[in-house]
Amino acid sequence: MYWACILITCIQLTYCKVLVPPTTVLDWWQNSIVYEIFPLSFKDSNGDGSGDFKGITEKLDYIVDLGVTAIWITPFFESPLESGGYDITNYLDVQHVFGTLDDFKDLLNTAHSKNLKVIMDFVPNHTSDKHIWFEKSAKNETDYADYYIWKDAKNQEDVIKNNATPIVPNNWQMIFGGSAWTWHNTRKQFYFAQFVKNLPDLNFRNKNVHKEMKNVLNYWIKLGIDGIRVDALKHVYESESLEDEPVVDENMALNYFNLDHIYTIDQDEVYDLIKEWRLLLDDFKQSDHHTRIIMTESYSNTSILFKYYTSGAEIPTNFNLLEEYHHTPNDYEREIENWITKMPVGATFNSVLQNHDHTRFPTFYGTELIDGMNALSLFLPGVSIVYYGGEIGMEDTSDKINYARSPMQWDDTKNAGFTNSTHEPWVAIHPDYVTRNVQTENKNPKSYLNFFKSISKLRQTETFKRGGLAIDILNNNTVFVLTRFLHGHENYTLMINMDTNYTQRVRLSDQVSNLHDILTIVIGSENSNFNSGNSISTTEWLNLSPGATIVLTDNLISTSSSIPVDDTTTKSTPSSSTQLYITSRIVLLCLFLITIFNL
Ligand SMILES: [Ca+2]
Ligand SMILES: [Ca+2]
Repeated sequence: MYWACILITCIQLTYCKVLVPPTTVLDWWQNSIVYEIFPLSFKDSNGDGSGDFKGITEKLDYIVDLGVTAIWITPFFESPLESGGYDITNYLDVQHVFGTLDDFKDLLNTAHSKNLKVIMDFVPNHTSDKHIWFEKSAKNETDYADYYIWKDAKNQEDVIKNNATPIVPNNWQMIFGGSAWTWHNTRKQFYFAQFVKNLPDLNFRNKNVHKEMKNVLNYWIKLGIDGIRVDALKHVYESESLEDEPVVDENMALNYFNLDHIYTIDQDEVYDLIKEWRLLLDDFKQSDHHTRIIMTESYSNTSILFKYYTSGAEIPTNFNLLEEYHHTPNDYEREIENWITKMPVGATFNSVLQNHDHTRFPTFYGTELIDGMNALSLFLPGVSIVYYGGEIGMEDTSDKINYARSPMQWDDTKNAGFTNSTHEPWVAIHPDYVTRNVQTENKNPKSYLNFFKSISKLRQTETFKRGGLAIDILNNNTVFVLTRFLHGHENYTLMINMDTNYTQRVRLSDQVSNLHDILTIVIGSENSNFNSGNSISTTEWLNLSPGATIVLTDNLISTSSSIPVDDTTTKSTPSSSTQLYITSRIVLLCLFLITIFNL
């Protein structure tokens, strides 16, 4: 039935029939821009070279001005910071480099006063090996003995009696290299760690571990956070069988990437875990009607992520649009379509184009496409997860580990305005900060920052909140065209020349049907030579320079009534503002709304 509905809807749209706009109000997160902050690198308020809570609080107005709905702050809990803060020693307190718990409360309250939501990173899979739970577990203390995953050596008797070298229980490997089993001399057993040995995995087959995690959630929800981003969710459970995982290529060395992880990731128990947390968050909602969201981090295939939706996660993060997997409009279209047309009834689309674990997209694509990729990120329906500094076009540094986590570039002064420290910031600042920084870009109407803000503003329109998406690809898989449409409202079309070497010539009337003859330019990227407010004729040839990006609308009355139009090159079109841009080869006519309203 679901597929039939989708098919009928697509056919209707292809013949210019439109969806009736739903009247239901969207929940706060459903059209949100979520802004990821790596707190060590955002703003240092006290001159110690590390970003902190007060620094973030100082910059909340900047964040609000970007059109952001919610900030997601990566882990800020008590931690030796050996693994980016994902190595937690106390879930109920903060790492003091970021400030005090009161500083965090002040950040939370100030954000809420500006109608900005706050999402907390939640790291259930592992703790630091310096966590008191692990220390007690290593001593085999009764209450904590099974908090982690401990196993005997294969030759345990020989080890104990004869001091033999312990043999690991199976072939499971750590993601960052080596056996997943580390011998602990105090306990005389191996413990299991999926990532690195200083991050031992918690044992979710122990009911007390579930209780501890619920306690953590209760604590932070009561403090006022609006949602959680669950780290490494696919790694939480392992099979109890302890069987070896199949080797992919016997001729290659044994390592994490040469194993088929049928026993260490994506175990079915994870769905019940999501449901457990959903119930907990919904208990709070019962009293105040405020939704606390669950975002998840799992680089899993979509069939698994779609079960996250049905288990109660609002945002199973969609990593399929990250730069390293895709290069062309066809790739993007395939992945967008694959998600939108197959996600469960009632689900909301989401997308992320860069984050703290991946190459920033200007480094991958080149600077020509900074505006284009930001526009793509903001044009897609549902939840857009963006990464700090993306709005000003920040690039990777040469740091081997923290290449995508360099300090935010606020101005052109020493240390980019990130810190007033006399010594160096905790990690190197990108040398391009002299020109690529918030202060400089704010003054330039055609900067990356102002381009970002112009498009994020469109997300306040009904078309962006509740409208559909159509995709077209022109000029031999180089020009990517996305249109947001909604019956009774203006339409918006984004054109990106993803060819960073050659200018592409496009005449829209030849390639896209049912367009107004005259469209207004909402904004053009600096490399496009198109200026806001000007009109273009769809019968003209447009030259899109390499990487050029423009946004067009048929909202002629409000944005271009003062622009004179040459009657010899245009003719009126009888279409109304409800007209759709229906292209010759639309495959995707999406709508997260189609599913929300169970059409
Ligand atoms: Ca600081
Ligand atoms: Ca685990």
